Amino acid sequence: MAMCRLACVAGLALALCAGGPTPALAAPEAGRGDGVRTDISRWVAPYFTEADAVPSYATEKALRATSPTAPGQIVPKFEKVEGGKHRAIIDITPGTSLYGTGEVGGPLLRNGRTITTWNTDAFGYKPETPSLYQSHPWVLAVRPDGTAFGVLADTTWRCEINLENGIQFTAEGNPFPVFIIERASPQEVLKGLTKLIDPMPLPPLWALGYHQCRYSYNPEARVREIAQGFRDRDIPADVIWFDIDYMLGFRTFSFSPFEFPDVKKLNEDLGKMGWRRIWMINPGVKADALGASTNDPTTEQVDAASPEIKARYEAELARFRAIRESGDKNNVWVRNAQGEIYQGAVWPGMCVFPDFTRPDVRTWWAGLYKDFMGYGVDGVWNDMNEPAIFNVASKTMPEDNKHEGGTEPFGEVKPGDHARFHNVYGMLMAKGTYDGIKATIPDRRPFVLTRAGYIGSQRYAATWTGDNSSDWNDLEQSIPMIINLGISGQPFSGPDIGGFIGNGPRDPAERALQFSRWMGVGALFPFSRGHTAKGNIDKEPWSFGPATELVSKLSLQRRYRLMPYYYTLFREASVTNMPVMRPVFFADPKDPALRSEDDCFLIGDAILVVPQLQPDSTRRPIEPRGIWRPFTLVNEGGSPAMKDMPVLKLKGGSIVPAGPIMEFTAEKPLDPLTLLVSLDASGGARGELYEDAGDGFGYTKGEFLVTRYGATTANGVVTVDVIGTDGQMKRPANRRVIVEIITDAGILRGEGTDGQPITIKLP
Ligand code: NBV
Repeated sequence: MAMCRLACVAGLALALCAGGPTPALAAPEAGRGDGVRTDISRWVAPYFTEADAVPSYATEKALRATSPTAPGQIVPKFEKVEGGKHRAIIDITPGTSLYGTGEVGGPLLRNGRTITTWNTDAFGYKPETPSLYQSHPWVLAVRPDGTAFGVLADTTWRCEINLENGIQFTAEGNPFPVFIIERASPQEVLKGLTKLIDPMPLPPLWALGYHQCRYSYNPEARVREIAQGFRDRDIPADVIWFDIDYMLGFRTFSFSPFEFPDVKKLNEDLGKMGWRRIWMINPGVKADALGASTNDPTTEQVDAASPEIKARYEAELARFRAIRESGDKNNVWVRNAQGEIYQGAVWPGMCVFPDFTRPDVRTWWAGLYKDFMGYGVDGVWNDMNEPAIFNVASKTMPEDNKHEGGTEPFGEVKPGDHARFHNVYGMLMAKGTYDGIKATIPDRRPFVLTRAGYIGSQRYAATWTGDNSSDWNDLEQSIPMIINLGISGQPFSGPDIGGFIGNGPRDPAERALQFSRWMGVGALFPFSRGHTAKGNIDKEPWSFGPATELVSKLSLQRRYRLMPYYYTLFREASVTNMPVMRPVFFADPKDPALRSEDDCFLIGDAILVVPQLQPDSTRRPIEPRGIWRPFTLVNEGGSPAMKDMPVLKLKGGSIVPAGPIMEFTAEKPLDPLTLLVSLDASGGARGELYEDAGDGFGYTKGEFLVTRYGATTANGVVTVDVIGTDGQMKRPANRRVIVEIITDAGILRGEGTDGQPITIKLP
């Protein structure tokens, strides 16, 4: 990527300005290790004592040693450094490529970079911004021969990850253990990480559809107009989002009856059109519940309102006051160093904040969703949960604020300062939200989107990359950002498509081009959502003229055609936590040429995506060796839109399941099923399809169907057949199957019934 070199130079400059790493107080010493499994070990400093041990929020497990470490394993060194900090040092051999470090800007390859884990409201971040919204003290190292290891620093404190010369984690607070996972490939290392941090849960199918958002769609008439706009234009989309302006004076959990007079009815009507609804909830609770707030209705508005609206207004205020008071009664709020309830300014003015480190407070918070979900809400968006605080230089609450902790299934969390809990505050809020939705609607899979997170937060929520800018560079860096999040344990993420800040380039033609290209690639991200800030121009797919509308429509139709493949990949992620969007070096970890490629990427193992990310780039991305055949999904090949859409290539030896074009995921059954086949050199191919009810938990009791399809070639005839199944769900009766074999000379088609062999004669 073009900005890589510049960013690396800037990274170096930052490190130099800061005076380099914090000096050590004594020479580093080899750590003491225990095997958690044979290939996963846990290491502590020689001076580490049991009194230093704290329960692990990354793993949420009380891990016991099961074996001694094996000879030849990597041994980290530890040292104490100035300022009461602790450092773990892991040497690397020359030619080792480093990845991970969570949600970070800049290039995919992390060698030479330094970041600090400290969840920050990083509005308008740049490639070199040291701390974004999430913290993942984790590095994946791939050696020149393709073998790999991973290092997880098990600390929630502010932690510098310095990759300028090997791997160094320097953290405040308690001495911290590091886990080291050593395996034969980067993919195997990630599976090892999953043993520690667990996989993401299977999301509902609708959450894999396209999401349309803006800050904010209001009043209700505008929401209806947008929802209808998609359906009128046959542009696929599943979810519409409600940003903070739906609230009554930004009071969390309240609805403004002036903008949204009947939330239940609106949600119901949208549901009838196939839309799911996600509403925002912030952690800050207005301290002076009924006091004046920005965005409150004016006195004139209230006076002029109908008796029904007035009654709803009073009822909403009363509902909110009850929440505020119940928080007081349950003593849920974070306190400051003096023991008083802490207040910080956010949207509604001064706010109080639940102490999500307390399990009982999370239960209280979860309980608030009972009422809220009853309005017909399908999913919840937790924003501002770093927590972001206005008008203070630190942008967050004081580090000496107090959290109480409590008894968690993975250990006794002792009370402590905000500095220790800051990086997990957002994850614990999302956990309370997830639990609340699950308890309220136990037969549906919760969907939560969180802005702040910590390694392990995929257990509770998907994420997006916060307030990016409508610049070409942000479009470009969104690819390595999503890949590195996937490598760091979060498979379900995406950027604001089109950019949150600003309108994009000045020139209308270039602006439309940028939006087209962003939709082209954004439609393929694991989490695919268009969003933009208040005051910006409209950024719906049709807002930039017919050419961009066509690109958007075809791009989203591609996503919906690929939905069976995406769902199969998300099922895999729910078992192994393997990223859905993967770096191209996964295709061949031994090929050094692929190690820094971050313009193109893989969806699963079978599809290579080659996008165009700059208006006039002549750079040719480096593609993996082997057979990769270009293919199309929606007749885009002959369309002028294709020049702005990524090229898709199917790996030789693979079969990808696809479905019909749909306007939303529940619109049609998967019939016909298309099997896209790209044969390997010996005429074979394999692929898998996962199916279930699309929501609910029946799948955990066997109500699913995995079908493994195989293709073989003999005597000039290709046979595609089922070669294995799993699960107890019945195959849909008489489902039509279309086989498309992609060859260098064009497509060979065959048809049949699912479950029966289909044969195609080669020309
Ligand atoms: O709630 C408003 C925005 C939201 O649209 C955005 O996605 C978040 O990242 N929110 C931040 C608060 C303030 C933005 C300036």
